[in-house]
Amino acid sequence: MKPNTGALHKAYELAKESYAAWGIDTEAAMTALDALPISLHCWQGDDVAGFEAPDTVLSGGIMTTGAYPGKARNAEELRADLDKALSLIPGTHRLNLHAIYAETGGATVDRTELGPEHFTHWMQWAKEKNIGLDFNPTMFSHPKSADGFTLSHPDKSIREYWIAHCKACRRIGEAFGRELGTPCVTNIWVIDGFKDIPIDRMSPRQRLCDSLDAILEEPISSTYNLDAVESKLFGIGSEACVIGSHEFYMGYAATRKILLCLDAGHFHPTEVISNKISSCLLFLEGLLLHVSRPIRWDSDHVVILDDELRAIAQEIVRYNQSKRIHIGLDFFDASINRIAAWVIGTRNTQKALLLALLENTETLRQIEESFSFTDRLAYLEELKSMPFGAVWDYYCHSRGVPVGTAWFDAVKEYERTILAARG
Ligand code: RNT
Ligand code: ZN
Repeated sequence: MKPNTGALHKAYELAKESYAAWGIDTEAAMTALDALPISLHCWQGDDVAGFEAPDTVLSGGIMTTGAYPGKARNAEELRADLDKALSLIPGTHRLNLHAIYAETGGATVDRTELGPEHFTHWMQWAKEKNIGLDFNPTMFSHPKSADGFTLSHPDKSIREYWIAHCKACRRIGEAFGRELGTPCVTNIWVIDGFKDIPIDRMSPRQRLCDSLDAILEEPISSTYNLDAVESKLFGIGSEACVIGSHEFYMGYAATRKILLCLDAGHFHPTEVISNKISSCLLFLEGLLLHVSRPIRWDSDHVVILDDELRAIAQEIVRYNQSKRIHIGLDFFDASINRIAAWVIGTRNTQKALLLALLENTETLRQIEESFSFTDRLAYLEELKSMPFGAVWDYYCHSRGVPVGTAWFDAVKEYERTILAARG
């Protein structure tokens, strides 16, 4: 559907007036949104397979379900798919890579031997697009993680293997930061945990702590690389005890002055990360968010514009702490068009941020501090029916990307002409 640009401008002018009557500046909100990059996760494009070996089976307590045709089979295809997705998303963003997306020119390169030279195409691509790169060691889908333990494994040689991999990854992150002029967030997530109730939770946690210390020993300037650690409650096969739990990493990140990664799917089902952000910011250097949507478990559904997504965005915007909160996405649905998945999830995250920016936070804060809770409820509910859609449409239009469902026409066309040929 082609937008009627005359109607779009008119609707925007009216919306601008409506918001102005509330003391809300729509132009300022859109400019603020421009400055909030979202790190798109490369792994939605190929169901977390990577390019290390053609027949990689995803393991480590995470999984994708579905067999939608047309997934990217190599880095060129993945970049082409990302180009398509990014052309349908307003603003300038980032890309989050995993070590298994290295390009080794067909050679087998051990994960401990990976270096920036295996990511030159990615760096070139990012440079051309003027976007930053983020990074992750890959400590799953590998024979040395087959026991379900990596950095906390009782076998020292296994721990050393993964320590070496993580050290290599931090150097790759540093190279990304140097090359692209924006620090790379290198996020460590390990699969380690027990399927059934363990005797000893302390020893593996002590080993994980020591391994992490060994990894972080090498000083790397925060101008180039920022370290993050990601906690989790349970995984498939680690239901009883995850070594890298929330308490573990909260303490670790606070004492080592690194970032903590909060993944929306990594807590008890009624727990929300939006309620953790403010507390974490009081004690940590900063946060990495893995914006995701769990349904009944850590299912990594594409994020929709639901209350929790809106609450996460409000937490980022209301305290003006976006410099300390790195927004990343982490979902993988193999049952739908993967490019559409990126576009829907990213645009929804931006919509949530824009909604949060279109709020008269200062007034609401004063109302709250005077304990006028009836007023607070009344205002918040009225805000919900403000003409947000007109501002969002105008934002997309003015930033040169399709308005409304027009982006989906482009995805369908790409599916017909490019994805269908992949077999
Ligand atoms: C797994 C974690 C982790 C992964 C990626 C692929 O539960 O959320 O962030 O999704 O590393
Ligand atoms: Zn995650």
